[in-house]
Amino acid sequence: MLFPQQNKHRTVFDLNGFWRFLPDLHDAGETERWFSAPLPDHAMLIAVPGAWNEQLAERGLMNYVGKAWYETTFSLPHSGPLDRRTFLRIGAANHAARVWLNGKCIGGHEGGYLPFELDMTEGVIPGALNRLTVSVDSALTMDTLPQDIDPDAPPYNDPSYDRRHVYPPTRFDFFPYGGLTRPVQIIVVSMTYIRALAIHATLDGKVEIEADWSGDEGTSGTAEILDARGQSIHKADPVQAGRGRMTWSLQIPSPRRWSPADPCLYEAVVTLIDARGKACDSYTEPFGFRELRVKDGTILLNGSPLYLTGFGKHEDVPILGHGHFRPACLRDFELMRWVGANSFRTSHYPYDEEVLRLADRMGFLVIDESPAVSLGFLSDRFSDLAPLLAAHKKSLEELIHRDRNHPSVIAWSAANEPNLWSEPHAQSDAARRYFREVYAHVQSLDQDRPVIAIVTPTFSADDVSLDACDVIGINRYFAWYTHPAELERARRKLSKEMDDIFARHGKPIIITECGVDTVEGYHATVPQMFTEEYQTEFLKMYCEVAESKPFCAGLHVWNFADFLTPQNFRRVVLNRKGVFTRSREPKSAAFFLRSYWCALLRVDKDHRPKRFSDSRLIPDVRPART
Ligand code: BDP
Repeated sequence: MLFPQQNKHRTVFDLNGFWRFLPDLHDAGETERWFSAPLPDHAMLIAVPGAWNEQLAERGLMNYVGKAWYETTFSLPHSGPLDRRTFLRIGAANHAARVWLNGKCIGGHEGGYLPFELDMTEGVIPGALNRLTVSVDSALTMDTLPQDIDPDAPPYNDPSYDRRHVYPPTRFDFFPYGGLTRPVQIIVVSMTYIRALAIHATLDGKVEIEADWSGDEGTSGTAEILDARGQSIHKADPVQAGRGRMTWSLQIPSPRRWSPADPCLYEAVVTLIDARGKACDSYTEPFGFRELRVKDGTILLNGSPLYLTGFGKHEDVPILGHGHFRPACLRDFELMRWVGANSFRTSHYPYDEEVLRLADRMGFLVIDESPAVSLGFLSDRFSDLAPLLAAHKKSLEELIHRDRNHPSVIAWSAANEPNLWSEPHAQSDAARRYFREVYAHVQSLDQDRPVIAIVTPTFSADDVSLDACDVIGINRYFAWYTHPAELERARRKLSKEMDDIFARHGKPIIITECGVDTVEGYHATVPQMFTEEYQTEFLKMYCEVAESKPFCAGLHVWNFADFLTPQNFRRVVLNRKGVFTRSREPKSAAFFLRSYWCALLRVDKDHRPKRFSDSRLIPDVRPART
């Protein structure tokens, strides 16, 4: 799906702002046809984009999981019949939505965190006020991503451990925000238009462009490449459009490579020409020349071994919830640069598209994750897993189609910690087959990036989800959830486990999570959990083990910043494993990581890419080691 773009042929109208809003506590809205007339006077106001929970906490919606209705009005600057295609584009509705235009249903979407477009050309009234009504449902089921908990299913590994042990009940450790969390826009294009673009660029300068289009017969198209300064460096001859698709194969002499040290972006401009020879649509897509390969236990970026420094993150900002807020997004990138991170993971769901666009431009490497967090299988019959598998494949397809052209995206994470709750069927043949199918699906959609499997220590090297992946991510909390405060014991355990996993699978390993809850302002001279010193010592130990393993391709600290979770006895309001607080103040560990990572990435002793080729970007960093 294309990111909204305004140009000579395309217009984007922003529908963000204050909408009218009504929670549907008894799920009566559809039967009572709330879409057929304006919402009643007692409807509240809500900011879009933004989750409803924190915005409307005092109205009783902090912990609300269920349906709610949104309404706004708009008019388009057209009169007379529309000769343009008009789409409504919703950046994300968590987790399902149905949409009515002037009282008529125009479609919907299942699954949060990913954008969808609905054609509203027929229903929009030109020159008049149009009423848009959206019902959003934040409830999940066992067949959605993420999954819900099933209160009737057998209990977790400990029979006394109620499945509803957190509030609101979730299977995952982040707050279940609901609502229209990303921008809502109207996109107007010509009747013949570009629907999607796939760009495949290799280090030898080859660029394959594939455009999906829709519209009149007799359409042709051109493709042009612009360099980083916007200069045209190659123009392809027009091609006659095949049915719904046209392709170009271009050659650029000695292209500049995209890398964290030099995030150099080129642009592909595709233009459609109608049967009368007039340009009717065009779209400009940034891309980069870079190559990823996995070989002999190493991930290679442009031929050099890659070592990741950075974080698992969350889209979690006070008041906004998962909502997208540009200044907060940029601030996170600035802090990541300051601390010496070269990468992050979009744990545990796809992030706003602008996050990836920023990563492309600022040179961050991204592990792009599907919303399959803490998957659980309640049957060992493969056929029973079919609805979940279908939702998983669809979500991966939407994710890959959305993000495939970003040079910053270096791997697809198909799931985080499946089998977290050690449900009885976690290690069945059906589960093994499930993951094989998921990875094969990703590999069929994108041959250029590795698939990473991210796992807990429960089944360690035996985990069925490790069979068919390309890279292994391990989330480890030795010296926290197990062996509390025993850092040396944890060091031995981590080291041995990594060796065992590598010996069995021979695939590169990334420590994708490690971290401890830390209350800013708590201090101690001896290892004391929850203090700032303990977080530093813990991370130092994990960093040392990671760096000592030649097959380890990096470490991501859990988490970049403290984040809101459902209520439970393990969390004091927030998950406090952040290296920054929720409002982004550094804890002591941030200063340790800054000197450690900056030194590591500058040293370049193993031909690892230098993240900061220009040391002026990080003033006054004193390397920990020389
Ligand atoms: C890991 C999960 C992550 C949690 C983290 C924790 O992947 O979502 O927030 O543990 O417990 O298992 O802090």
